[in-house]
Amino acid sequence: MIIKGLFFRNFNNAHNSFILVIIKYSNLYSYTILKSRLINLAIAFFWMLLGINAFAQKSPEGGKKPNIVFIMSDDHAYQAISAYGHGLNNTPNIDRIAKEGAIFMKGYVTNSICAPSRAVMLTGKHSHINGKVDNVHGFNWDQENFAKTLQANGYQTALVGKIHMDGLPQGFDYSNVLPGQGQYYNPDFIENGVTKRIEGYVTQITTDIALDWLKNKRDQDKPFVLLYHQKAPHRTWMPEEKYLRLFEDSTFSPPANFFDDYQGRLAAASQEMSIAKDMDLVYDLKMLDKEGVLQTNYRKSFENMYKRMNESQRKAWDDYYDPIIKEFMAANLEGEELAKWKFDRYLKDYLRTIQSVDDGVGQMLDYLDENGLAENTIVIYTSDQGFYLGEHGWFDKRFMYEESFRTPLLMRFPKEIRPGTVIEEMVQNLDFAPSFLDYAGVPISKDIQGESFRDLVAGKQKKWRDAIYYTFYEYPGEHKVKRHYGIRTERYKLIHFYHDIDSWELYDLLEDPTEMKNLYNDPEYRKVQKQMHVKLKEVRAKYKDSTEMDKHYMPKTP
Ligand code: SGN
Ligand code: CA
Repeated sequence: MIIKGLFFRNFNNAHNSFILVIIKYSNLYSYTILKSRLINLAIAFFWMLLGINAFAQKSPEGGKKPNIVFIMSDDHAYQAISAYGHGLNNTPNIDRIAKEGAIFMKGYVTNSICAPSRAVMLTGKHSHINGKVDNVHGFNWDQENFAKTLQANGYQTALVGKIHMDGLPQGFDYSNVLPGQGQYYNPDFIENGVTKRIEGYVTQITTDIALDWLKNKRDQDKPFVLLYHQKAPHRTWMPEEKYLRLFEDSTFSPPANFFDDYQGRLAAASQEMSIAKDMDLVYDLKMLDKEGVLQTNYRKSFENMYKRMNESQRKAWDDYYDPIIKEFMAANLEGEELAKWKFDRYLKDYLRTIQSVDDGVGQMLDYLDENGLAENTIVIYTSDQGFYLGEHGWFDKRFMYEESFRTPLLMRFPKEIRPGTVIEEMVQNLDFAPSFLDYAGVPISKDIQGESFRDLVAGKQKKWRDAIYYTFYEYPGEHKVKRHYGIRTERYKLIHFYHDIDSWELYDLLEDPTEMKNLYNDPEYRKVQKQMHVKLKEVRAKYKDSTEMDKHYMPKTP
């Protein structure tokens, strides 16, 4: 700001002197006056040169304001990023962000479902305030979002990939997005409002569009914000041809609580997101037998996806899946054996789609590094929520239990973040909007509910929030997860399931990190329970949420 102010003041002074000289000279002043004017002119010229120089210094990195590349994938579990140490897969490029910057060990969302999560990120406000409570109701694009604010403050803005909200995105100079959930193979994209079908695999296409905007479409003199948002690894986990055989030699074993009996947890017992019971053999696990023996509920939907493929894509697909289908049909698996087989197939495909996401991150980082943009560009990697990889026997998300409430969050900004930084504080997707505005030096409007994590990541802030708030509304709805809200502190979690249920849950995350034992009304935890209720009341008041939760949500049929 100071440098910019000085530059403009000097430039204005120089400019004024120059005009003065011209005017006075035309009035034929005496020689001495002329001489002094010429000296003035020389000084003015000197300042002008300095100004031009200052301007030139701004250009390679688009100005002093930092650029932002906000990478988000869809349904990416932190368990499936090697930097988090779960040992399932290898994501060298995403890991690089953490190695060269920071990894957040407690990154959370406020509402674990796609479009609401995106609305929270854009606005910095909880769902009941921004109005996007579920995937079904519309999003009001007329309200303020961080891209709009940055655009109004001199940024070039672009949105590429999945956004999952109807209407032309507002706040973007360029948008090229998938309609709704989008397709894995030969997807449609809506470029600035115009729909086109693009041949190829969605993850690679999204990366190509994002890089093309950076290289060829933006104004190189302005700072930029790029929202580069992948569809993968969203259901139905369709891998890119080149990764069809990745993990072929391994078998994934389910987590310890895969065969959970949901004792003491009523809402968990009534969901429909069980790998054993609800995962579709054809739609989710690709057992599209050509004889049509497996007539599952979603066979038709998968046939439509399969039909989208071109000949060579279909050939690669059949070459890989046909022998597996044959083997599966012959094996006649049942019970626990079948559940474990489903888990292994699910994980293989899910992780394969992530490999393509990781490749894209590598391409993006390389582009920034090779073009002198790395130093002044904030790179964030996150997901719209977490995901169950067999914990409690599930796929999908929605619950406030850790695996879907928590989400990956990694960030690189060499100018301010020391390589290898580990952040243990509880940060939420609510905090993105204010953080981006803070980095850009733009005032944060008072009605934004998140907090900037800029100082926290730079190691300058010692005090941070001690509780985070969560809401989930989409019920009745797919997967049948009941409406609920709750808080998480460093050690405990309190959840209230409501609507056609009235059930409280309390967890001690230190003693029971996988949330198997509901301690609500346990005499040993009476004091903790009381404290958590007080905290919940306090947090809900802070975020202006009411006690009548139902008023925020009227279900709507998709
Ligand atoms: C789709 C999926 C669901 C998923 C929702 C929400 N079904 O409806 O399994 O929970 O999206 O996901 S599918 O048959 O269409 O694949 S979200 O990430 O978009 O919120
Ligand atoms: Ca999602």
